[in-house]
Amino acid sequence: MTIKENFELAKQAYAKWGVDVEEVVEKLKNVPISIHCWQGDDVAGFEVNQNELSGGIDVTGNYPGKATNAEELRSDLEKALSLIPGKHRVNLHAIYAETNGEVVERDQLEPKHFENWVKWAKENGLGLDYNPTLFSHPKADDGLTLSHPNEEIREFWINHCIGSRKIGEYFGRELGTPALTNIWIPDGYKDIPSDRLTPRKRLKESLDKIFAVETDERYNLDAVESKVFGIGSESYVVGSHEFYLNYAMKNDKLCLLDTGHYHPTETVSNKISSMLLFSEKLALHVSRPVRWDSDHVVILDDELKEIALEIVRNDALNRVIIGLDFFDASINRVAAWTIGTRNMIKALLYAMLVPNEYLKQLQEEGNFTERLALMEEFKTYPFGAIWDYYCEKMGVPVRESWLEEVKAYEQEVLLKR
Ligand code: RNT
Ligand code: ZN
Repeated sequence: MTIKENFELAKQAYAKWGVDVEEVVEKLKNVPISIHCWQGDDVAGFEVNQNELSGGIDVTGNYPGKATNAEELRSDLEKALSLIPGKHRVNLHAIYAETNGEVVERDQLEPKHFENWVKWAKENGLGLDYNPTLFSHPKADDGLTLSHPNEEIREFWINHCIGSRKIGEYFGRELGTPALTNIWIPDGYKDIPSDRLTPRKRLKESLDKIFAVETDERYNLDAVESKVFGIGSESYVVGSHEFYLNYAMKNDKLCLLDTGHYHPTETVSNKISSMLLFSEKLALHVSRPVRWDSDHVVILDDELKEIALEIVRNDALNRVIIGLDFFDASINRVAAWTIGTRNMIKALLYAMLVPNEYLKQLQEEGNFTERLALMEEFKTYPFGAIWDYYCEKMGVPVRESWLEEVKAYEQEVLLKR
């Protein structure tokens, strides 16, 4: 049977439940995923004076072929993008600036240092998102940045964040789609603090200064990302969930939820509906924590499906900005992007194929038997046939055939680095 024939049969199975598969496929095409560039070089960046990765995050593995400059990184991203159905976005960090061999301090970075990225994004029909980098830097060596007791250090990072928002605004203006500029800081303490309030007060003041500078919201959206612990900040993180949730609500900023930044039994899928009730938009870093905030490649697991279901069944595809965040240096990095991003899209497709309205109705009626029965049965509906058809239609490799292309690219490009 051909992919099309399989698809036609599957389509009938879904049609029985009122799911219009053709409509779903059309809708899925327009859902962008923000692909994080930092999987391609193990979060190293290309600064002239490169610093070791810090901030309590870690990348393990020494798989050959990582990108060593922006051109290589773009080429690797292009390869991955050619294997992923749909039109997407690329998420950059300040450490990916191109400064022509010149040392440019982070608080001095300007749009011009990202001209090549913008040109490339235009050529490839991509949107761009952005992050100031408040780690891997001498001024972040003691694990504090925007909440640092030293005013000079705080000022440096405040200016870096202000400049970053202008770079985000530049991306948005150039590319005709707003950039999400997301602030994540590593600030925290290894051991039990004697004062939890003062650093949080300073972080609040720093953020107020950063956001006092206006950017055009048609081009730049601001987000803040919380965390529960890091390596070296096990006992206390200044920018906790409650901190940023309150900050974002009061100041009309986006909360960014990273799926690896909560307690192990706490799920982001269960937070989305509550967030959507109180804010217009929210952002995600979809990651995969294995026992801790390990940033493994995203797989099609239950939580990923549940996140997708929450976005889809609450009609929030335009309100939840979906970004990815993982870094695995133990496998081919182009494959890591491809696997993780394809899985995110698969999860969305899966969620869109569920008769969500009918299932909601069952719950309202108190018919929990049928709710459970159908939710379980839908897990084995012929979703794969629709996915295969979608890949074929979008001109990307069907099933595992993309792997051959990654292997060839590894031989021809990655292993020659
Ligand atoms: C760290 C945060 C943050 C980073 C990136 C590199 O725990 O998740 O988003 O992963 O900024
Ligand atoms: Zn993150």
